[in-house]
Amino acid sequence: MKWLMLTFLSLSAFVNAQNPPKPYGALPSKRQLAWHDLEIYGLIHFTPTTFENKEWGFGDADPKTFNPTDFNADQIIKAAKAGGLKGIILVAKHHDGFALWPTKTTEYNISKSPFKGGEGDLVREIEQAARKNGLKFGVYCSPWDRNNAKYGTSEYLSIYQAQLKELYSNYGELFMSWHDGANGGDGFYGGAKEKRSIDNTTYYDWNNTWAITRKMQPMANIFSDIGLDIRWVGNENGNAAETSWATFTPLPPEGKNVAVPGQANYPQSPEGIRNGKFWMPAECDVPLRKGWFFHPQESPKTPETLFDLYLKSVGRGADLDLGLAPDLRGQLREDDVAALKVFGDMVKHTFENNLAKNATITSSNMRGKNYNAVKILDSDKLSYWATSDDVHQASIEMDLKSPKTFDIISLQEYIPLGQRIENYNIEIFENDAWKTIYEGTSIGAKRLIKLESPVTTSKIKLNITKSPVCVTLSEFGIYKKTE
Ligand code: FUL
Repeated sequence: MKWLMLTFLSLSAFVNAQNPPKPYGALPSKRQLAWHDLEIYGLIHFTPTTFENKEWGFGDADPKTFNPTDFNADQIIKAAKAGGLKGIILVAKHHDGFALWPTKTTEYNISKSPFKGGEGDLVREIEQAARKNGLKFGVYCSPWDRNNAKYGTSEYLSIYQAQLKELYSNYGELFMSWHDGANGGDGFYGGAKEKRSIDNTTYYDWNNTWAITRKMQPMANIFSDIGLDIRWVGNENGNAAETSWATFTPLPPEGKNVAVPGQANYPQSPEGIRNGKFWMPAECDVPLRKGWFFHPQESPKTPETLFDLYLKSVGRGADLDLGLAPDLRGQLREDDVAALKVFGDMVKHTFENNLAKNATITSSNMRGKNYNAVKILDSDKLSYWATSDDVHQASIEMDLKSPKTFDIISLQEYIPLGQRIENYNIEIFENDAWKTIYEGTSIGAKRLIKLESPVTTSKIKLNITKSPVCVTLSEFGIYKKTE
């Protein structure tokens, strides 16, 4: 009997050790989790608009203007890779309507240009260079088409859907299908040169259009200003709000009963909505230079600025989408290449050495041995510390064994179980007393805290002060930014 009792007790301890917390709120899908892993990717704009030195082509440029003198997909992708970018989205068709692949859907495409004697396919070249260099690939196909004579009529939708189908069929698995919100207005429209307005709540029949994406590219994250998988952060400056929730509920505009892309003006976009209905993390899109297209007089942002944007996007649980603009040769200019490389090295070297990795760690609570706090230092974001169900506030103390100097703190929640933590603070041990150096709100996929100046300490404490449910934390790090 005694033996039986013991077996039961150790069995229940074992079960408890194995039993993960219940998920909380909206949860990320498999494709969204894969997207979170990327952190930074790029968005290439390169069409006849580049050769017109404009930002928005009217749709009337002669296809012959698309004539790069020395296009080199590998040069572009290698520069992106050196910048730490893990994926590339190509604008396969921008608002000017020029298709960079030999499509059957419109005459206004690359086969009518001098590029490779009319035999070229720029989507294929970028896709292959990306895959060869280990980057994921995605596409942006603008719904607004300022060239197409049919734009604004009921016949255009099937043309747009056919373009998506071509892109979804011929270029392998896509990580992203990017859908811009700019819709209707003036354009060439087959020579009509007029203004055409559409009702963006119905014109693109998004429900059925996105059903094509889901069916043909189940791993493609759908981006739009109102989300679906990924929401626009509400600005093109590259930063999310200080408090940043991955959850969101797109709201219909006044007088409508459905939320659709093209509305863009959600005051909640930068911050997200706590306890929103859907997991819809923000993408922070920002061009490397001033414009999305190449303009010779503009220069790239400095590596320091890029690093700051990284902290304010990836470091706030979002992803950073950096616009890359090939020049008239069809390559990234040397100053772009240099800025990307220095930025990439800065991120790599700053985060390669977690100064807390050998710390001894104690926690005020632990769910069971599988959820021991040591999991936050194992560089494996799939393992995590968790508290018991009824413990919503908890602390972790780390003894760094010797004084360490750092100015960045990194935290990651175990997001497959949802975004849980709402408030926390960090203390360091200084002059024989604990001193609070930071108080924060959201964490989510990643939180990077940049201290105003470096601190030195041999003990650090994280206090989770508010969470609606038990806590999870998968990673913790302290770093010294490299110059
Ligand atoms: C915007 C577009 O109108 C710009 O031209 C650019 O493509 C940017 C990424 O999205 O909304």
